Amino acid sequence: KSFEADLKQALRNGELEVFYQPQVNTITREICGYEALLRWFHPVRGQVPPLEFIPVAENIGLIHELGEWVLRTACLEAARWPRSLKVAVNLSPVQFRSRNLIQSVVTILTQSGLDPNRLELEITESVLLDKNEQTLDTLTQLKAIGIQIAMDDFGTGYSSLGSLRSFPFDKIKIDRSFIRDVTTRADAFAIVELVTGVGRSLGMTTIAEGIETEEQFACVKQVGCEQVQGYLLGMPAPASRLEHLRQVVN
Ligand code: G
Ligand code: G
Ligand code: MN
Ligand code: NA
Repeated sequence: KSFEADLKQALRNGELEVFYQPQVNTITREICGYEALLRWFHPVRGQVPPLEFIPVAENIGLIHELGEWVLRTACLEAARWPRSLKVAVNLSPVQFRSRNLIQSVVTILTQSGLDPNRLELEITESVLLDKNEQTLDTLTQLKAIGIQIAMDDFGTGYSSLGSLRSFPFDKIKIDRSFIRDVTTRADAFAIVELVTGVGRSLGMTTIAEGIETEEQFACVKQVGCEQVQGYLLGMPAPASRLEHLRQVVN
């Protein structure tokens, strides 16, 4: 069977799962929330990376169904977590542009009972390339519901620093390509330091992605980055296996 045909069956075959990776306060090392990450375990293909199947899902229009399922699952699971913990969900640009986005988000929030201010939606810089008025309108509507907005993979796309003041972001996620080099390259360090400073000045939370070593952790902490995410702090795992929540969830 073709890749597309398998992907179309994945949801109803129970092959999809939502994993969660902790986001940690740099100073206290306490967990602030989790990013939801979609996983596909195919019986023959094995684990298929999102980077391989998300673009296909976008091309064949399946991303709406998958994205709604991830959002619903994440909201339902997070509703059982301790109050203050947030859940961050990635939104494909295709989902972001959908006419039904707002209605679908509102419905899922209502059905799950999750407090909207515990939900964070991650969008990538590519959505900012579209017609700005519509983008701003969608972001404004999401903000009005009480949802937080994070700019994912910041620094890798085409958006300028100016986009940070044109759009109502609550959080900047500094791309892991900068973190990879932050301890060894002055240019990467300078960018992390700059983005952290701009974020602070604009009242946005900054989070460094892809933290794998204590040295990287110390480096981003030193420049004042508020949160960290990466293998050092925790691997993505199913909700049932999240250390911090074990007593609460089970
Ligand atoms: O989990 P992993 O590092 O393999 O994810 C690779 C990419 O897939 C990341 O860019 C991540 O944002 C994206 N991704 C993971 N889960 C989802 C999801 O539920 N929806 C969308 N649109 N992208 C996702
Ligand atoms: O683009 P986005 O930030 O949504 O993607 C998150 C992706 O990064 C996930 O696929 C996750 O598995 C991956 N990831 C999370 N922590 C680390 C890390 O410490 N190192 C690397 N290389 N990847 C990570
Ligand atoms: Mn993300
Ligand atoms: Na990212």
